[in-house]
Amino acid sequence: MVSVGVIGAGLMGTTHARTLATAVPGAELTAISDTVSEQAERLAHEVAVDRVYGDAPELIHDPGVDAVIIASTAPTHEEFALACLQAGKPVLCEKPLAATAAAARQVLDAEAALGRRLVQVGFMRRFDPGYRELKAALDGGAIGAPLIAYSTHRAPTVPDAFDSEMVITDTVVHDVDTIRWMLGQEMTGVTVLAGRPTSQAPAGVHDPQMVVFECSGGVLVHVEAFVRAQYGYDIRCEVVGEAGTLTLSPPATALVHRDGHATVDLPQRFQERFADAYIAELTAWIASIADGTPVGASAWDGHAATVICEAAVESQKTHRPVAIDLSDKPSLYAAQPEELLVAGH
Ligand code: ISE
Repeated sequence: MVSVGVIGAGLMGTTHARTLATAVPGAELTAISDTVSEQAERLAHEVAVDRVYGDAPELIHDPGVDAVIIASTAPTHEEFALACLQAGKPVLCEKPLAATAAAARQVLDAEAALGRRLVQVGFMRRFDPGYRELKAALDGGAIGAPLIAYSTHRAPTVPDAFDSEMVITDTVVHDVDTIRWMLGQEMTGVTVLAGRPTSQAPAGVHDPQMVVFECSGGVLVHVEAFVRAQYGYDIRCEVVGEAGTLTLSPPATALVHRDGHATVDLPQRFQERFADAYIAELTAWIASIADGTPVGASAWDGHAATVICEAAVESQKTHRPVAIDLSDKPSLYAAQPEELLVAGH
């Protein structure tokens, strides 16, 4: 049994704690921390955990905690991930790995200096059955060499505080990781375009945004991020190759024919759309701790996503294409399994 402590009792901490408590073999949820004590107590009560901390480092250093999930706010990730590395404990850190590229580099360098991988970053789409099938088909040569990819990321609503920068750092960051993983190519350049904003956006906020990435293998990637799309949580992906195209199928739902209409329910929240992915992510993470083989997005991937998003924010502000340099990869991350798989492209 791997005994897990969860830092942060907000939205993602609650999602992970519920999943761990009910759906992940080999895991035992033993501790929760949050700086807001009522929040920590509420979640601990719900999932029947009796070790509750106000201070995350205390949870990390609890000898009864084998592994840690960081689901607190982004600015805390660097400190807590470094503490987990210091304590030698495996850690699943929610995205982003850290709030800035410089902070993510600190975590990456600390893990590289340790010489073994303890960090997984919470990019759950890598565990979504649809994305996995799409990647397997691509890797199997189903459409030949990929040329262009489209990634659409729409959410119904966000709080007013969700600004233009967050559309990149909180939303597009997922598309960045998914595309790097799926194509096995690095991103080398980015251009962000913001056109007419929706009337739902606060004054001055760019929503939707169109982002174009160039990849090391020449693939062009078009990402649409629209976080006030109102009608539902709508995630799409298409890869165009030399010999065909691959399209992400949405999770199977029933089509209801009634009163002259054929309708299908759309998910309204990302927790619903990616529920299977979250279970698979935690299940694979726990299994990897038991057998010592890290899976999922690494600290390198987390760092890369942060660097890429910073370049995109620069492009958003300067209205110019921005080059991305990710040439300084520590040797610890030289042969990630995904890259070996797509070496043929
Ligand atoms: C949100 O910020 C997330 O992190 C979710 O995982 C993602 O699916 C959602 O679309 C984002 O806006």
